[in-house]
Amino acid sequence: NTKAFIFDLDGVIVDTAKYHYLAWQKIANELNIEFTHEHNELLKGVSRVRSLDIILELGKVTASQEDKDRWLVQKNEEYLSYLVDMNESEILPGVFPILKFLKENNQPIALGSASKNARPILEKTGLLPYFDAIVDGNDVTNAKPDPEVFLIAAKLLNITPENSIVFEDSVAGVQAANIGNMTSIGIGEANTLHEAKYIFNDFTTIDTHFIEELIKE
Ligand code: B16
Ligand code: MG
Repeated sequence: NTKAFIFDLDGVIVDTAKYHYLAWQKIANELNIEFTHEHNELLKGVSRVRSLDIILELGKVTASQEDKDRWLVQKNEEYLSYLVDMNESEILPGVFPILKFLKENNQPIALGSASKNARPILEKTGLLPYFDAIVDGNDVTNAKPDPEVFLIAAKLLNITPENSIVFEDSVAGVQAANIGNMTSIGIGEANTLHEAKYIFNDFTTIDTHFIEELIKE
């Protein structure tokens, strides 16, 4: 049997949320907007453009398109500066053994991320060869919970949505998988991700028997 295994990037494969946070914080500081860790949660899985709008709304700041474009560039340059030294040590615990197991069992693997920086991150962490398809923020027009990113990924792998399994850490991502008729696996807090079909704290608690059962289903 063959299933499509589709992975979100930030919060599933690597913890880039901390770098997004630092980069946004710099912009928020300059604008005198209070931007806390709790606020940062609102930005998970959300596009760069929408993230800026959320921060400006938090500070009740209105800005011209010109200013916004400048801040978006500034934020990404700051964010990229944190990725320069990224290596395989930043792969979240338990992820690599699962990717390896899927490869050994000839299961197709895709990335389904909102990030426009997904490719360099996979390269730097050495994971690029594990992915048969990469769908990221450069390929989609509709943000999660729209299932577009995952539907394109399944299509590229030549697998139906019903035979696709999505690993996600964000609520919107879990919803996107569900709306797309895929099997959703939430990675994180059960309280937050209760809409997912299965929920795990992290990949270290997913064993290969569970994956074998998914493949057989
Ligand atoms: P970029 P994911 C998302 O990645 C992040 O969760 C979100 O916080 C970020 O704003 C978005 O990517 C866009 O990232 O600025 O690199 O294009 O969780 O969908 O893998
Ligand atoms: Mg995510």
